[in-house]
Amino acid sequence: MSGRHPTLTTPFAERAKQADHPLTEYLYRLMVLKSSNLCLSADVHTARELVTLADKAGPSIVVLKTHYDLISGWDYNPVTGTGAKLAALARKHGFLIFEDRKFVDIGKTVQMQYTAGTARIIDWAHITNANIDAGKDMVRAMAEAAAKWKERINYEVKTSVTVGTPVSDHFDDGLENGDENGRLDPREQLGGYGRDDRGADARKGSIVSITTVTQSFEPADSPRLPKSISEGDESVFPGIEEPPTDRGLLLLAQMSSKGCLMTKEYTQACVEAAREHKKFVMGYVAQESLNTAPEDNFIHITPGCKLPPEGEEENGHIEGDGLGQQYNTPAKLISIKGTDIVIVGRGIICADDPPSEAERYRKKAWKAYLSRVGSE
Ligand code: BMP
Repeated sequence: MSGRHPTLTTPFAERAKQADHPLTEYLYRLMVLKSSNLCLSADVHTARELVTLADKAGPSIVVLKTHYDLISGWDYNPVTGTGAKLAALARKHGFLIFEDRKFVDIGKTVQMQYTAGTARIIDWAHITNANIDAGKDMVRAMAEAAAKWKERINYEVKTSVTVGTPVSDHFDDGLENGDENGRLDPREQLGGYGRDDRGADARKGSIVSITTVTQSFEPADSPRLPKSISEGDESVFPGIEEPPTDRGLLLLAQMSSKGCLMTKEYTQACVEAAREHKKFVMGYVAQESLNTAPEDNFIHITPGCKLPPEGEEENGHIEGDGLGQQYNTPAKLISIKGTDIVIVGRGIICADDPPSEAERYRKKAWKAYLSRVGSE
């Protein structure tokens, strides 16, 4: 870690006021409100386990990190599916969702992966991350996609459905509303279940009625994102407003794994990309603070974190997982390396009682932060 950058001793409440990104500003305030700088990496097997864990550990965390592609039974429905369920829990418990997708590709491809496709990550994940091996333009491409998404989400989708009789005995493979390549306008995908749900058989000539979905857009006073989907999840976490609709990116600048091939030059390129895109890049996934210029105020979030079992010496060496993962304690990562939020997966998930283990990690991580800023 280079020098004693002012961000290392500035309380989160102050850093909120200086933040360049609205979501970072919000996140710092959330951290202060919940006395938490803990991110839970919810790497469980099924969607059901994921939702249950998010609900149980929600009170202790400020970020829930997902890998949607390792969850079996992930429901892609944008209104009632797994993403929407997590979004409802995020509102209820006050945490942000970070999909650890590690995007890396040419700009056009990442735009599509981020905003469309099966998972529609941008709809439910406040934050995602990118490996910028493909070059800095990829960050610009994602920033542009996020800006367009935000513009669109601030309009309420008005859908009216009419049922009538088809004029033809076949569908044109459902592409009548698509662009010249047959792609749907993303706006149409938002409300277009009538089309997707018909299935192949429904397109055959035996159809006797047709459902027409028409949509118009008008400005909404407040953003209308998919709201909660089950009873009991309607509540909104007290003490803070809902997060802004801005989406944020973390740059994967360093990794926790043994023998990681990310060079100093690569990490420096991340720092430059972050400075160039302050309105979209919130900060880094890194192993140490990368704030060096006086005006840097990026947030740092760090995986590879574990505590020894309760009652054992905290400053000792923590074994890796035998598959390349290396661990440090919250105290080392926050107080010495200067990160802001620690990411904990198996340390919590594999405990006998994950919610109370999450609380143990929250307390330790927050104590390390207080000691770093001299408020202990
Ligand atoms: P665990 O605490 O169980 O080792 O999980 C760490 C999580 O953080 C995993 O989801 C992993 O993909 C992620 N991660 C990591 O471990 N190291 C990195 O450098 C970057 C990551 O995203």
